[in-house]
Amino acid sequence: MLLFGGKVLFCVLQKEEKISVMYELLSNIRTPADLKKMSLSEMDRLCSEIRDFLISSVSKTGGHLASNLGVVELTVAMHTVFDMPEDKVVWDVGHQSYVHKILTGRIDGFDTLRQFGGLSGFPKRSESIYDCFDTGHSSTSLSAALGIATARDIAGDTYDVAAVFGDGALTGGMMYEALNHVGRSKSKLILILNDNEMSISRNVGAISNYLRNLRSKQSYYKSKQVIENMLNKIPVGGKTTARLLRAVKRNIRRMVLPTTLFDDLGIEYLGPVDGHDMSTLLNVLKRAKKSKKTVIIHVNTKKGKGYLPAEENPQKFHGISPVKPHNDVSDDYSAVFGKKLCALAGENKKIAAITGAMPLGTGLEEFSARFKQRFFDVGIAEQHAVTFAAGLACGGYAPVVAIYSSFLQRAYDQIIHDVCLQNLHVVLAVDRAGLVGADGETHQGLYDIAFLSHMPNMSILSPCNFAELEQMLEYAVNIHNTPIAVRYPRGKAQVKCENTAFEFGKADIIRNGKDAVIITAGRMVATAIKAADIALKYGIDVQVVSLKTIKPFDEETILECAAATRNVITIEDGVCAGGFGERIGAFLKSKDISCTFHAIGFPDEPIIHGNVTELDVYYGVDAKSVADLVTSIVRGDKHDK
Ligand SMILES: Cc1ncc(C[n+]2csc(CCOP(=O)(O)OP(=O)(O)O)c2C)c(N)n1
Repeated sequence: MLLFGGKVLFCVLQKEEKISVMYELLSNIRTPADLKKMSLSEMDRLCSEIRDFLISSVSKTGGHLASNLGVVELTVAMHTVFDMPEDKVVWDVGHQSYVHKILTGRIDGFDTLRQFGGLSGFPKRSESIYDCFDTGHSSTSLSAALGIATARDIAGDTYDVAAVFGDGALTGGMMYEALNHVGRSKSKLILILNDNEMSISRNVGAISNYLRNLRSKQSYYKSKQVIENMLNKIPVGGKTTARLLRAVKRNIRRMVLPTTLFDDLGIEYLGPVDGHDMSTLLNVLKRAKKSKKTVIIHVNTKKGKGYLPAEENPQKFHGISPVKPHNDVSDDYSAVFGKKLCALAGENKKIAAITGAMPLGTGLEEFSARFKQRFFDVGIAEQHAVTFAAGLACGGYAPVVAIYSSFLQRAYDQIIHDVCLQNLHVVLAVDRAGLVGADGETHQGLYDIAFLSHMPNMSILSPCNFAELEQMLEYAVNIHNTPIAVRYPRGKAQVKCENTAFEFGKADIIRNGKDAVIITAGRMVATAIKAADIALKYGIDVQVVSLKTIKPFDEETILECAAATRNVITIEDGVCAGGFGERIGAFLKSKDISCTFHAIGFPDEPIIHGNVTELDVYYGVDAKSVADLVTSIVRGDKHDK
């Protein structure tokens, strides 16, 4: 039984019959110990069963398919050589941990993957003793693994600690902060670089080129082993001779074997090895486990391995939605953003676009093809992306940095220090703002209103439909000339309303009412309208105001509506703590307006996974809950917070 935030949400089912007889070997794996009895040929068959299971299961639930197909052999080999959970493995990003979950007693939960109350799509300490560190955001694995290994050494324990990270993760700056520490630390780690030459899109940058070069040296590992074996056979005699010989061997190694960046940093490089060859993997992992020093194993894998559509288009199959009879291929907010930015960039030659390894997700693919000189994929480097944009702005450009809300958290200091304090015209296109759903707590975009609101010079806009997004983007890029963020949700949900011309700092009264006013923005405008419809059935007449500009908000309209209705409710697709509700509440208090005030939003706790509709209901941010609250406020059952 699993606990999330103190609530029982998921029960590990023990129904072995759920795993069909198709999975003859897989159905017998209940713990990793079962792997240790297998022959090589059985392991190969097991890998193919795991692939079949992944393809069939993930196409029903949706999830990260291609990355998991690529690490099947690696994960089986790791669980064979390591003794988990005593040995610890940190999975970078964690989207590739499905095979690990399958092998650690969670296969029966896969029909609930990423669903409300079901198995998480990322490692979760609260889900299993085999998950030693929660991940979701990229490039944290080395730091976390080094912390765990250091704690082990201080406590005098002897278990192994490994980090598995992709070549994409290696574009993130935290990895280099960690490597700097790992290289001088005495704590032994096993680093496993899963190199498939892909981030979500094709990996980019100088480090990626460097790895490509290493990747092609397939014979390096074998020749290194031959030379090592030869050197090890040279006998060492007395103390002085031994020291001398060790120095000679070290020099021979340096002369004969090319060293890598990692060797130069004090981390022994083993590889590259074929990540789909079980015997090679077992061999190199055993060697790494035996070693007294920190090693890095460079594993070459193919993203999407074993499923042709995913091998041919790993970007499309990185994360997939459940297969439905008629998958809706119409535009979403990201696509509308991308198209509008292209239209604007055609006219305004100063517009540049920046992404942190997400050209597809943020809708910038067309821009990247049409405006090559003004497009920058900087890798998984949100901090760099923002400061780089600040530099472009100093050079007279109008940079638009498109980043998902939850990943923008990485660049908090850069937005304050490099953009806001210098009052630079950088446009933040905050995609996936608000609840994102299935990816869960690490990916919810619920904090950007709070953390951007308190930054000096920062303005925040929030559209409730595609037309508003286009208007706001045009304003942000062509007219505004200081820091500005446009936040828009994941998906396609839109409010049908008459679109007035966008006026910075001006709210729209979407619907009139005399008993209460709901002040809201973005996705929640639809919720407010529905809540007003429900409340009307109870005889309560509710006004709805869409802020459009969250910061600075329209004080005049808010004061008028509060004075007229005497009951103010705010709803936001973000956390209440530090949100616009709190700020509007404080503002009303400062003006001594006599009214009730209630702020609705997400609570101060990790917000779990599930679909957005279910989560809205669970957290009381759905239309019915809002209507009930408004009704009880107007009837006087609820008083001021
Ligand atoms: C800080 C951050 N930015 C962006 C992402 C989105 N993201 C998820 S996986 C991924 C690519 C990771 O590539 P790699 O590490 O090579 O793993 P692979 O999927 O290729 O196995 C990206 C950019 C993220 N998880 N974290």
